[in-house]
Amino acid sequence: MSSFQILKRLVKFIRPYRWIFWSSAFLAIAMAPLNAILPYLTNIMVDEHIMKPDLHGLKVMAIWYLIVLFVLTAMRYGFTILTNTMGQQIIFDLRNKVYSHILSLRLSYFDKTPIGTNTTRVINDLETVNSVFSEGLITIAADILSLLTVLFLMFWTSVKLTLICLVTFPVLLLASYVFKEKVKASFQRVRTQVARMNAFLQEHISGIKTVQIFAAEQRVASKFKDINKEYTQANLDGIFYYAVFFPVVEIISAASLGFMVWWGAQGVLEGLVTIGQLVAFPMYLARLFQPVRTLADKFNTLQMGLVAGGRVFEILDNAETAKDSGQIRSGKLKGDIVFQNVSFSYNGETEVLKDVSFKLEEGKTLAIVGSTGSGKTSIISLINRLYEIDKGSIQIAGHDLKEYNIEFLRNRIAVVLQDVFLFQGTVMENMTLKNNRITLEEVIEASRIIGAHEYIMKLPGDYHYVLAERGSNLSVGQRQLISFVRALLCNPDVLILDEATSSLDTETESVLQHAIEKLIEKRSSIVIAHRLSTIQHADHIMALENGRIVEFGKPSELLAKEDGLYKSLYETYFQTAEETPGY
Ligand code: DCP
Ligand code: MG
Repeated sequence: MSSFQILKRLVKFIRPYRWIFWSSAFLAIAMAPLNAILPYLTNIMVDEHIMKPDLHGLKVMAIWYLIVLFVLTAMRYGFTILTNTMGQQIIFDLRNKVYSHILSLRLSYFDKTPIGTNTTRVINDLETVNSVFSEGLITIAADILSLLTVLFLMFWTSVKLTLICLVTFPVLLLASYVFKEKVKASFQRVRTQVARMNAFLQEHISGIKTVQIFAAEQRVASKFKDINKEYTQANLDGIFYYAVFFPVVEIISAASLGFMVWWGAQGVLEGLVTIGQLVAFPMYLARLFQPVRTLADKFNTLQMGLVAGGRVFEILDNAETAKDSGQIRSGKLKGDIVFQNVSFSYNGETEVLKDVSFKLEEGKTLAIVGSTGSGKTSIISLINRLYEIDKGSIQIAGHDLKEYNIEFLRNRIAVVLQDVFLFQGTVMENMTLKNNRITLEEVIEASRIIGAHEYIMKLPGDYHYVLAERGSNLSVGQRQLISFVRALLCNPDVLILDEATSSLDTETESVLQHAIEKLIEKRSSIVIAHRLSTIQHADHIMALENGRIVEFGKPSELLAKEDGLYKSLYETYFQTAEETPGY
């Protein structure tokens, strides 16, 4: 996308705030001549009312001067407020839009995009986009307009004086150009370093436990020190250019002023220049140099804003959303689940599921077993369309998955994931996921069924106990129980359960076992099973190896097989169970 295209797209977001835009544009146009007219008034005051003593006229002019000054100040205030309000409103809209879009993106997008990148887009980049509206566009136009009117009045007052003032102008333009390019480069470096620092901090604070367990603090800290050093250096370089540029502009404008006074004073003596002009010109000059000084910076800001805008649009243009054309959006999801020659890959290259076909009858339980990485979690991620299959078809109750509205589908299928994720908030909020239609009574009822009620009542504040981020103030078993209640509260037609492998004490184990039995009762269920008890009670067992089904059948059938995968699994289970005290 070119800068111009980005600008065009950004401008579209102005539409709801058109009146703000046009008001500030009007103010910009009105302020330019008012700003330029002040030196002109001074010029007249000196020549017409001081040199030819006219106290009354002087008073009138002074009052006019004050009025213009006052109006100008009020307008400047309004201009700043309006442009910034518009900027904030627009990025408010954009931020919501971007976040909603991120939420709708497929998991495959998140598999390849670091968390840091997404937060940077929603927070930092959008903040930069804001400057396009608050400091870019209209402000730059206002500055240029003001510059032109000042120049016009200068020429109108005295062509010669103006030309003399402008002798240094090419140097100024050159200096501005060099400054702009240098600052741009350092600004980009600062941004890259900020992004690096963000990503590093995020990752290592999230993984602080691992860092501390392996006593890697010093290594991590020294790595951070390096990143920090580069960031600081990038900032210092930027500051260097500012530190050089502004004094250079001072010198150039002082030189301009010097030339002007030198020639102007001669002109006065020769009667070519009036005293009033000589007094007014330094004022013009100040008004001429002031915008030039900031314009270079503003152009950069605009450019950076556009670059950030481009990145934001990249996210908005990402079409990796779940295509939802499903029409079925009511009723129950009762019926057989059928996989037909399903193949699937995460990256489009390596297939993690190959030609998978099976059928699970309504109300039955299927246990999936298989070694780590064999594709168990992948199979269940397909059923509620977290990922899209490459080949084959999946049907529930005689309809292809795509015929179901995604929200409906996901509401009717509850998934308990291998890694339970809890949010910051109360136990109750985590169970209902902020669905206000679920009452506390229902929550307690569900917790009783699962067997979580007792332990929750022991927490300080029971159902209102506030969980820390990721539920870190609970044990793994406790977190799992909460996620089971979560699933039961949905009252799903299909239940999918990714059993965690973490070893639990026998008591929790039996509570969880009980919870699982409650959950899979009377529903079609697919359970990735690690516990023998779950496997034994299943109606069917499916054994996976490298993404292929190697065995499928009733537990008793599979046990009868010689050298079967399930049989060997079953035997090892029993052996370890006998050897391990506590089982
Ligand atoms: N995979 C991937 N991208 C993901 C998730 C998994 O490329 N976002 C790969 C890693 C494995 C393969 O897919 O090689 C199968 O992964 P599964 O998560 O399906 O494996 P399991 O659930 O069977 O393993 P485990 O028992 O360890 O949970
Ligand atoms: Mg898994």
